[in-house]
Amino acid sequence: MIHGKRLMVFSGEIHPYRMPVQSMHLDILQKIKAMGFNAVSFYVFWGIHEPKHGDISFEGFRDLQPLFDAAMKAGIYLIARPGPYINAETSGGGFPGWGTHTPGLWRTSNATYLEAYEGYIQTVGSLIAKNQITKGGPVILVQARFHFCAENEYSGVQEPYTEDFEYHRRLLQSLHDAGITVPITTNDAWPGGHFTSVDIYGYDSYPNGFDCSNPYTWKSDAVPEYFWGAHLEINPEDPNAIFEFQGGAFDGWGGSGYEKCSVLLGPEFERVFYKNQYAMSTTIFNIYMIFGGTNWGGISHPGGYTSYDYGAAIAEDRTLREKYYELKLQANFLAVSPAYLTSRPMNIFATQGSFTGNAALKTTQVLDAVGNKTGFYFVRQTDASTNAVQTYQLKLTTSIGDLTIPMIGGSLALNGKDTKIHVVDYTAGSTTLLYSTGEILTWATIDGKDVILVYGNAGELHETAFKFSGKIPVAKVVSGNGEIKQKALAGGSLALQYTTTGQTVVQVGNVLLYILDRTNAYEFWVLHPPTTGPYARFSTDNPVIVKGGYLVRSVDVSRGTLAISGDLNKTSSFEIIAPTASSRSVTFNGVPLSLSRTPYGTLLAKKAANLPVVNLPELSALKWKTADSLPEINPKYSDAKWTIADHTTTVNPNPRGTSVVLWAGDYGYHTGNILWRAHFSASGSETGFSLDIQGGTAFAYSVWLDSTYLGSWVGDSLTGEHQGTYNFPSFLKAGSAHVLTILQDHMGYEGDWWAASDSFKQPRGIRSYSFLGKGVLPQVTTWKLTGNLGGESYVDRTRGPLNEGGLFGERQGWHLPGFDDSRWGSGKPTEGISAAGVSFYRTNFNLNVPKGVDYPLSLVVSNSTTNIYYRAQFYINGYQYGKYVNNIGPQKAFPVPQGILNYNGVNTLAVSLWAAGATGAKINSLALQLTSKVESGITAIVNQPLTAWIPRPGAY
Ligand code: IPT
Repeated sequence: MIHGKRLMVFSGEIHPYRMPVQSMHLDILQKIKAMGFNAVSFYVFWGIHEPKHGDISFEGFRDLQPLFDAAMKAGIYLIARPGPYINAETSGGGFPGWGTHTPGLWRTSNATYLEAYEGYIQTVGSLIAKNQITKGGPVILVQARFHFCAENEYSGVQEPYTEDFEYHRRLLQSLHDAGITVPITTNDAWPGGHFTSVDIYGYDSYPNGFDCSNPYTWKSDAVPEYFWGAHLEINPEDPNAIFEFQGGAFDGWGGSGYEKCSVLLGPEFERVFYKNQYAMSTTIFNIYMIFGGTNWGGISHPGGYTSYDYGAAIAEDRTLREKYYELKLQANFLAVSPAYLTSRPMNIFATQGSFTGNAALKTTQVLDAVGNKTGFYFVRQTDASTNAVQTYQLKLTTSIGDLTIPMIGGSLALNGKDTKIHVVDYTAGSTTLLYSTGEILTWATIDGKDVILVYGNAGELHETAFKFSGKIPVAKVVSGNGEIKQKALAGGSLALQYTTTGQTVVQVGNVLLYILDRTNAYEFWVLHPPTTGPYARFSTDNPVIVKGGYLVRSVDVSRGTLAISGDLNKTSSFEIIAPTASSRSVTFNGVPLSLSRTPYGTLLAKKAANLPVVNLPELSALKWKTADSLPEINPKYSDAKWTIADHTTTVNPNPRGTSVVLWAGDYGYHTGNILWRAHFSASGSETGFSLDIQGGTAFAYSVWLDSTYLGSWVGDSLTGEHQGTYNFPSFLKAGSAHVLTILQDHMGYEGDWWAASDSFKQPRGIRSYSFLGKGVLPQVTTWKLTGNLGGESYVDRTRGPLNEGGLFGERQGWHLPGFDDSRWGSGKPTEGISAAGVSFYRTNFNLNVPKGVDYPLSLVVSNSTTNIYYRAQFYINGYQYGKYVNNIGPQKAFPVPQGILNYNGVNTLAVSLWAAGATGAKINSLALQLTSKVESGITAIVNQPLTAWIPRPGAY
């Protein structure tokens, strides 16, 4: 219950750190709200807030307050998930890099771990506490994450750790100490009953898996029915809560791309799997992800690339997928079905053939256990993966006795991967639906009339029956081509039979019944004008129903004018169902609409989309400057300022084959490229060098002896550690001084999914090495390394600790706007370099995108098929918004949000190009492309600070 009202928490997951433009949060939250959701769940990534132990920062894009404020403006409650561990395909699963050189087993009650997170939890906890609903803010729940450790039956490796109740107790205590008073929740990885002593226990489920390469292949038994039994066993006193239910999938290097994930986890998945959860009376439901965002900078773990689109309902460029519109139907239905909130499934595991007599179908009967009246019948395929068509008649228990529907002849149909929710004795205002096989989209009482919207797939046969207390009225079609059959039933009821095709409006007594096919249903939006007070935008009163538009964000009512805010991708026809007194005139994005009235009293209008042409720069035609970004292989280069790798001990638990520690993390380098230098004096017998080096999946490395390129490991989609042998071109003179330079990737730290596994401590760097040859072999006299300038004391507080790596150009800040490249030579990334190495490129261009539109842009590359071994990073106004690996893929389009791109002024684009082949490399093509064009009610976007280059004292 929130503010005294029982509701379903219908929520979607976003990660604010994956959308660094804070003024963009409102756009995303409004889009979520417009689906009929009332909540958003979000992770906080500890690693970016405390990149150095004790240096806690919520500066710049890391500030959470803009998210809290946007939630109040959108009318969205928040579920805060501050970790400390988050997973989330984030580097180290959210742990800071320094965790890799901190003693003690993490995610346990080990004292060093408790000490490690305490400062962060206190800081983030008090920021969240200030924004709790009890303090006038949007936060309703806070999640503490535990995840029990591997037990015998799983792998045995983590014995003796199982559930660490002491850690559990201490973390809850820390959250309470920080002032958290709203209920604390936890998400069990499956309904396993771990850590149930939190206020609201819940679980996760990803039932359709993560193999996006076969998007049409479902497991036949994937729809979990045992969750209800688990709920009754574990926490019957709580709402049945799912804190993560699959909303897409993550994809990794060499993967199949997110469009395929959006098919595997598309509208059919939503209909089958989400409705299955509703069949188990789930009343806290969070979809992971609803908007995935971008792994810009070094956010990702090694199993992911720059995009974290996730195939979610809202794509990375913030456009809406069909699954968005499907979800809107479901969320809106549940939002107007209070009987669902007190319902219980009645026949778990006795669903096959029930109520239909058809063994190919499963039907769950869900009854309101409090009102004891309303019923919901969930009909779906027994084999979830089938595309077969099943016909059925349904036996219902109703307030007028047992009925078999349809009552007017024929049968109902379930077409392939679908689920139907048929309601019985369902209340819609002053109307009671005896039953409806057409699914309810929404209903509202407007100017004393009950408006009810039902839908089905195009051409399906459906029935809706009304219970009347007095005389049975005659139903008549008032708009549309559909035909209805009607039949009076016992007890003053009237059944209507129809097919769902297009839109047909039927008047029955005091009811307007909209009969819709799915395509028409997708076009409806349910909005609530704000009331007063801080929670004005959370109102669920006075609904207004709008049909039309790509998106309708919100409505406001003032002095008889209904002001609609939304987005249009083409000329749109609107039908508006609103109280007369609040819609005497109507505006869309501030423009008055000319209105006409339907015979049944609703408003019609039309609006052309204002989609001005914008001219985009042709990137290949711009003036580009270039400079060498690997001066380290030049004999004159001095590495005097580099970090000397001189640790002879480490607390990192991983096995090590070197006398000095050669793990970058031990020296404070946790992201981006790492460079190593091994100085030695030749013995004259050495013929080569071999090493075992680790960088994470898809990493690469290149090796030089002095200025001579020896070779590379170019990476593949599976390898995270590599043993390589590099022969020297000739014997070296005994006693001569040499240096090996090794450039490697850091693909992010592994996650730590099994608590107490410490898998995030897998190091990045050199595990062992040796010289090759017969006879006396040299010793490395000094190992040196560098990563990003400053390491944990990173330089760029605006863009945070993961944005820049250790390339020379990054250390110098060449990626930043305002760097003076006037003395650089001319050269383009599409011209590239002709030998192995690293080069940097810079250019500037202007954008001039008018206000009032939302035109997302992507940086798009095409695959090079000659000289394929290279990787590039793209910096837009200093933000690393793309890491492209030509020989692995799959990502070729890199969405960059407005706010990182300056849509009204100058932009700096910088590119680093690492050619890992002896004949060099070039980028085949590079272009800026629009991915969508809408006229938009989006609130003006404020650029994130696009701070310019300033001298970097001591940069080397
Ligand atoms: C779940 C994690 O909680 C979440 O952070 C994310 O990593 C997700 O997996 C996959 O995208 S754990 C779940 C598989 C039980």
